[in-house]
Amino acid sequence: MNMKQNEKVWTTEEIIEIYNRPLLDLVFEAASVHRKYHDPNKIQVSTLISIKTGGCSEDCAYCPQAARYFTDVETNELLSVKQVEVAAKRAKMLGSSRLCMGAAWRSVKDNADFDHVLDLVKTVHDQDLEVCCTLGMVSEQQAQKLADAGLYAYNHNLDSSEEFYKEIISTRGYEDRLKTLENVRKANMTICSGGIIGMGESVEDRCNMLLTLSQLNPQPESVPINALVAVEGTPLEEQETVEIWEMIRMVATTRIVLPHTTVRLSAGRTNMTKEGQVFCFMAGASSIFAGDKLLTTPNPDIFEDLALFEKIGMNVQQPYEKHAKPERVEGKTYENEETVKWSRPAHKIEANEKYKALAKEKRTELKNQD
Ligand code: SAM
Ligand code: DTB
Ligand code: SF4
Repeated sequence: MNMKQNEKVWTTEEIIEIYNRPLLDLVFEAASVHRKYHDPNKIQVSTLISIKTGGCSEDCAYCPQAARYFTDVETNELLSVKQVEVAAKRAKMLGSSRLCMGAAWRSVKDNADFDHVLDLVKTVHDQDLEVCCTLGMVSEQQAQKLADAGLYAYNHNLDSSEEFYKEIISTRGYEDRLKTLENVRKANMTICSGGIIGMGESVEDRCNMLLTLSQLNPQPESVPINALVAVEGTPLEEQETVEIWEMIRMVATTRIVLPHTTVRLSAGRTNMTKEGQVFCFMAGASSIFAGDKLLTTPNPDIFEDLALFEKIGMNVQQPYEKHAKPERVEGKTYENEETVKWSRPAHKIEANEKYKALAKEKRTELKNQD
């Protein structure tokens, strides 16, 4: 792992001060930091695919894949090896250095589905692409198995500050997220961890999330910054679209606080103009999620993304430019691991309960119509 040890110990106050600077001062500083540690004309592209969609047991207030809300997401079974191989080949041909596979799971279970995911990881690894997974919480041994299959990165977002987390999710605690990141690190994989803005959190919450990320040692190799995609039927459906200025501030502040990390401009790009996105690149974002869809919501067309990069003279990053290709470990035997008990916090979130009840009503209505 080449990531530098943390160089500066930040405080929330310092991060808030940075976030609130006059915008052009903030962007100038962020761009200067970016140029010191990164090639400003290079962009990393991760193609995102949903390998298991919908039907999730969690109550994340932002998520259309939570089974308890009434959204128009259809629940699908795991994608096959062939489907993923085709997706990987296409992604590579279209300039992606990484394929990120997402599953709507609370946590990984030691079952046939997990064995299948390990095969998917091997398949993508064989295509010489960086492989990333986001599968929910993982134990130390599960992380090791993923690493042995050739996984390059694990995406597991903190989403917001510890304080605000309790207002959006009641089915797991912040400490579970941190524990998973620790397990991933122990298995020597790179970490992709960031969050969402626009859920009703304060600037202090955003900055506290960055503080926590900056305190991970080593810091995450990539930090996705998502703008909430407010999906009908979720408790956050009424949230207003994040203004581009807020996105630029969040990207720039992330750039300054985590100077070595790759900042990924993630969900919400369909609500941004091209100029807005380029402003984010100027402020230190140097990566995007590509794909016809994110997991379930729309994303800009890949050919439009590529045309934009060409127009502004940005080149795509090749796989393994930043870290070596992980070696696959074959034929290893693993000891029986005790089942990990992830937390089940006792608190309830009024809005989430209300939307769960609304979904029940809608389902009953539909059943009665049949
Ligand atoms: N189930 C796994 C988990 O929660 O870790 C992996 C998939 S989950 C959909 C991955 C991330 O997508 C979440 O942590 C969240 O940051 C982001 N996300 C989900 N729904 C979103 C939305 N509506 N808008 C923006 N980001 C979203
Ligand atoms: C991340 O931070 N953003 C991506 C990826 N990691 C897995 C997911 C965004 C999901 C947006 C909502 C959806 O499409 O369902
Ligand atoms: Fe499930 Fe992940 Fe969506 Fe939460 S964010 S409901 S854990 S898929």
